Amino acid sequence: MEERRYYQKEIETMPVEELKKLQSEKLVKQVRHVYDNVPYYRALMEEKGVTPDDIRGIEDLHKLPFLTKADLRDAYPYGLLAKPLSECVRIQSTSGTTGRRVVAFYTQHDVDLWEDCCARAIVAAGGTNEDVCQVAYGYGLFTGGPGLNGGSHRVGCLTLPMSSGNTERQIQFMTDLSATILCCTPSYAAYIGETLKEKGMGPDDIPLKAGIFGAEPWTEEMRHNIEETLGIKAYDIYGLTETSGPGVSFECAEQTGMHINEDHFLAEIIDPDTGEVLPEGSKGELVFTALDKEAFPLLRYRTRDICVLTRKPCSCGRTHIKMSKPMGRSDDMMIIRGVNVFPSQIETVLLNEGYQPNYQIVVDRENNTDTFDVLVEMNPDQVIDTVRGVAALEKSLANAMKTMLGINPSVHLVAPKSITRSEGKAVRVIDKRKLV
Ligand code: DLL
Repeated sequence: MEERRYYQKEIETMPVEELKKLQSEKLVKQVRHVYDNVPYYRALMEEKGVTPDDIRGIEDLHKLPFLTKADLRDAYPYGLLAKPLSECVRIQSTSGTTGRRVVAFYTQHDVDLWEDCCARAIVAAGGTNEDVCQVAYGYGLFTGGPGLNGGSHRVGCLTLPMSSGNTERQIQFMTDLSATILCCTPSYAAYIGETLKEKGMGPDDIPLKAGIFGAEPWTEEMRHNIEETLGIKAYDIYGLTETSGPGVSFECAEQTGMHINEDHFLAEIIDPDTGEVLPEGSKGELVFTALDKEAFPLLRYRTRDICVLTRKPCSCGRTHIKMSKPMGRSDDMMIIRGVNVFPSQIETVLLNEGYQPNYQIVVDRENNTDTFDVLVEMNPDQVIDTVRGVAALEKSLANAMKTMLGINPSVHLVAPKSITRSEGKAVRVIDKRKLV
């Protein structure tokens, strides 16, 4: 078998000083391109009193104005386009559950660089042209399917463009065609694992060796759970529609954070309240500048994802900076009775206590006080035959959550399989307070 540890070795292992020089050169060009072609951003620069001449390298990045999701909404659909539509070959879009959809445009060059990023992720997960790569992210407007599909082609894997859903068929193709790499959301991977178990099948009955999972937050506990049920090594992959899609960063075998494809995306961490740039190692909001995208080149885009960057040397030999798993989005964080709560904290407790990550958080407000309910599925093999037995388990789970969160939820154990399974991104929170 051909041994390929990197997809683009020279770039992926480039000495940091050289990488920074490359970023500086690209940034100078990109700022000029955006200033000349995107009146919306030019106006923001003028408001801040910055011209392209002020940007001579990455050390000047902080002078540029931020872009936010609100800007994307204001400029919808063409206001941030930097190339004529005649040069664009594709759009992708977000699911648009909150506010207006984000529509991102791509030239052929943009598609190529995006697919290269995904190819790097697949190779880092051990993928070669000997592999069969089952892409079970949604296809269509969502970037997951098309991104990993393109990456898989580039690596030369036999690509199974399954899209999400139809779990029985997923398992049949996986076994009949000997899929070795599975790409989907972690919640869908967990669901596939659960379905396998129900069919009386285990990790030894499927040929998978690796999974490339992302598009939603997932905990280390969930990783272990999936690795065990599917008998694979589970790699994280991150990205967002605004910056192209999956592959902005990806995990290598060390599994201690995701290498950001820094030749294409320049990352900063800022204080989400003040906008101040924070030093490496600080926890804050991740901001990206696309260095060589042509059609939709966002500069200093605030992702709302909270994480930490580190440039500690990595055993895989890649020099690109690593980001931690996002610890939640600043807009995913719930404030319940004045306390910050992230769904990932609940997930950690559940997995530690031996439950599956099938849960839903329902927040409401009664008599000016927040109510906080967590529905948790019982395990299929859990036999509880008294009402008191159920109450005792609920209480013990609620106590474990209280220890983690500082506030007391009402836990409700519900029947196995009663919480709707997700084939894409899981819906973990129902916040009824917002509906009022
Ligand atoms: O979710 C792109 C993607 C597809 C990434 C497939 C990975 C795999 P959006 O729908 O625009 O794009 O959502 C982007 O999802 O800002 C994060 O909050 C979240 N997210 C993406 N990847 C991860 C991850 C795709 N690995 C938003 N861990 C981002 C945690 C993630 N959150």
